[in-house]
Amino acid sequence: MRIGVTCYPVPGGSGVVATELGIDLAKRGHQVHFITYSPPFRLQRFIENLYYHQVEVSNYPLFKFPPYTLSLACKMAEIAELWSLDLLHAHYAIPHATAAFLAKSILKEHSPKVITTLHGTDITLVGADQSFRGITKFSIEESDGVTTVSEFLKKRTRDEFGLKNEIEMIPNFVDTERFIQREDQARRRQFAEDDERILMHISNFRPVKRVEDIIKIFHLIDKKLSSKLVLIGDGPDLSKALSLSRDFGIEDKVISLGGQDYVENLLPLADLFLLPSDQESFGLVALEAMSCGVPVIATKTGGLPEVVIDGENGFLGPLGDVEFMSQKGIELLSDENRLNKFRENCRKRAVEKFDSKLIVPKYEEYYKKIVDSR
Ligand code: GMT
Repeated sequence: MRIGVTCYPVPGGSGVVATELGIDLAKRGHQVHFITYSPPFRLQRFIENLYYHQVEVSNYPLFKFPPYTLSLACKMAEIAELWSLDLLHAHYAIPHATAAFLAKSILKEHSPKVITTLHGTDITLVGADQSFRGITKFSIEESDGVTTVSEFLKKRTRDEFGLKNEIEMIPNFVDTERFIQREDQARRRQFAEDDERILMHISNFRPVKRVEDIIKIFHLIDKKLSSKLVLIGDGPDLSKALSLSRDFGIEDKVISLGGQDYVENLLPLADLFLLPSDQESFGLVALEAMSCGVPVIATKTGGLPEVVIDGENGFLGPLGDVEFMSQKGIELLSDENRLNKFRENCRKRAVEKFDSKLIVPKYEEYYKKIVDSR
């Protein structure tokens, strides 16, 4: 198939899923065209069958706000026509599904099919915002196919918009050959003493991640079991987290690495992964941690219970209950046998349920179904 892919190219779960899916599909022989304003951040290698087309936005002086969506729609239409694309896959509803609808309307009878994958905040935050509600619902309804990354998000989308479309749930996935358990004592020593534990968090540090809870949970665990906290990523609330660690006098225990390209080299160093988010439609990064054999302590929210099995490969706590989550962390880190069992369970669940080898063919099948539909 010839597939156009549009996503946010900056660090974030939806961009990761779109990019990893595109790479896998290209490796499986499909022709994949990324149409974005900059190269997706995990797309750094030359891969056969994979193309990148940059969206240029005109900055005509009359425009107070350059109309990115319109430039994107024109680029999608241009690439679809030039390469005879079978379908456009829009990751994240706004504005990608809207631009895909416009591209399709421009091309009329020669248009490709449009599939929209909903990732989470496009429904729970952006789509729920009154100013975007109408266009979100419209763009989803106009898509030929709609997928969500969890059962939670499927239900939430239906409840929020009362949609008539059929929605296919295709869970997020991980390359379990790249995200693997690895002992790397030398690298571990760059972050922690031999008798210290390493806790980790990776995100875009937006308010939804509750970064202050991460510091509070870490502080409580560190009081009992000397540890280091490795923070990876950057975003609006990172400074809040670092400032709270200074208030607690633990700034030398919190290591902020900023954005990192190859998190698969860092995740296996962790003993525990923290994700106490306010909401999470899936929690892709939790899955990546699990694939590396790292148990997750997270909130019982959104789609996280579909990924982390409470008491088996991690713990799910009530939103904001830092005491509970730190207590579970201490219990697990203090019991080597149980920790090892959890590590095994993490890896097993990632391999058996969410391996890219199992999930990418589901997208392929769905593509075929939509492309063949009249
Ligand atoms: O978590 C973020 O803030 C990024 C966001 C995105 O759109 O890039 O992530 C969403 O999509 C991911 C991939 O499907 C999911 O794993 C995340 O759970 C979801 N985030 C939220 O629902 C808050």
